Amino acid sequence: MTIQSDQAVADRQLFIDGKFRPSESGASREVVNPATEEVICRVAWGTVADVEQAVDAAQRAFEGGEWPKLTLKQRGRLLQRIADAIEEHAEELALLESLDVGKPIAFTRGFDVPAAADLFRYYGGLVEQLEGSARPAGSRSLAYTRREPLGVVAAITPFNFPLNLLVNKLAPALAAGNTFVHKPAEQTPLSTLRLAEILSEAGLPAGVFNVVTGDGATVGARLAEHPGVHKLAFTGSTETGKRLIATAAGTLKKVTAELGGKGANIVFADADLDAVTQWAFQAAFFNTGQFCMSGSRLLVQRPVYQEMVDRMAAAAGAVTVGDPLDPQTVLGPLAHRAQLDRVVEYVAIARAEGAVLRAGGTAGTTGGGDGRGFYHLPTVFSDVTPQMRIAQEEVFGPVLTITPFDTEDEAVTIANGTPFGLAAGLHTSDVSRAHQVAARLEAGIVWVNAWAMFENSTPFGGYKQSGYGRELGPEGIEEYLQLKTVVINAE
Ligand code: TXE
Repeated sequence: MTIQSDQAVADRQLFIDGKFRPSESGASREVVNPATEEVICRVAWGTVADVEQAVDAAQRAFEGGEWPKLTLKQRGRLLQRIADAIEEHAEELALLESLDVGKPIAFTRGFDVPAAADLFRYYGGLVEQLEGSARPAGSRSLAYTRREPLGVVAAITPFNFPLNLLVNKLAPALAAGNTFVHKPAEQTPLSTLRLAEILSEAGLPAGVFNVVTGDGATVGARLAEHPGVHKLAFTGSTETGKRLIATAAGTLKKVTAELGGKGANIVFADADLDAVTQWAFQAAFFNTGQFCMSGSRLLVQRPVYQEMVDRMAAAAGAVTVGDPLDPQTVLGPLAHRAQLDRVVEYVAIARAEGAVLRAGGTAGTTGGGDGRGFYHLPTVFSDVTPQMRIAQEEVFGPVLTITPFDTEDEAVTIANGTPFGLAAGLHTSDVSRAHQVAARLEAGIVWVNAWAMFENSTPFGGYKQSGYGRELGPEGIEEYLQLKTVVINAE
């Protein structure tokens, strides 16, 4: 049954110090539904003055009031309550995320929202383990370590997973005892602003979580340079990441940066091709390819190359893009118009470079049933050589390239032959080869006979120009802590 989205979404304001309020300039912007191109609502558009107020509120909440007085046990319980509250509002959050981003409702219900709740539960459980340790010291003295929060954390996130890419930062940051200011992507602020209310109702004290919606170049850049912000957690493009890291260096704030990717998915001739076809489809087209860890390059050993080209073309050709609110839909539109324009441009580049179009392509593919919406067919190119732009640059859309290889060495060289290093995969029935190739791939996460399998406990992050720092797992919370050593002279 298709869900009707006829309930109006209220206009939204900034969330600062526990309250919604307009921006200092009074400005607001439209939020557009990418499936229909209709305006969902308007959202207040923040300024540098709003950033100052949000950072002040976060600083006050860090230094005084209720938040720093919570014991580890109380903080852990609060995170568990937040997980419960997200689950109680799961359907509403899933619908908002689908409306705003164009994600299929089956996925926002089945993945985005449950994963967000689950991560609060995971880090809520880790809070009580934030212990320091005693260290050997002189015979009459005592030394021990304390793991302390950093202070005010700022997060800047992109449009593809608004809820999850926020929660991957927020849950460990709160678990560690920090306070937080968030700037969501311009195009997709709705789940963040609803989450602010949910956190507040669950008992998070005022000022601990603040949201300033607005432009990257003003609101985002001010957060990166602000001396009152002690840590910047960024997910986005490599280009913007480099700029932000340079800005953040002015105050030596800590930075984690999860940037672009161009994941290689290697298929050896001894792999189970039925399973590979399913994983490779997910790897390339999950979230309409707007996934930093997508497997957008399929590298196939020559004996099974033609068969995999045929299989991937058939799999892509069999999928219909459709209304994100229809529970049967697996492929929705791109999240906004510029993203669709980018995909169309890369498809033209690939054709001009001599790649062979096997499925999809741009002609007649944009627009939903009534010609509206930022849709693009899942697209497969074969005969792609490693140096083509389509094999080197991140498209961030439903475009898969297929490249043949002969030897294991050649596969590893091609896989490692881009500036990125976020995710990689390999498919084989040879266990020794699986371990050996996994060790040689330059990527922060490698899947064997799978793609995009995540647990709360499995950290991910970049090698090379895909950034640094890790999200998820116990490593994820370390990014929001600093270590103090206390030495007591008992002479
Ligand atoms: O990214 P940006 P955009 C890639 C993907 C996509 C392209 C452009 O290929 O097509 O980048 O996307 C904020 N100071 N990825 O423009 O610019 C911005 O407001 C401070 C891959 O959306 O990186 C938003 O909140 N902040 C990537 C966030 O940065 C600034 C995910 C991301 O925007 C800023 C996203 C500035 N000067 C895009 N400029 C992945 N691999 O996950 C922008 N921002």
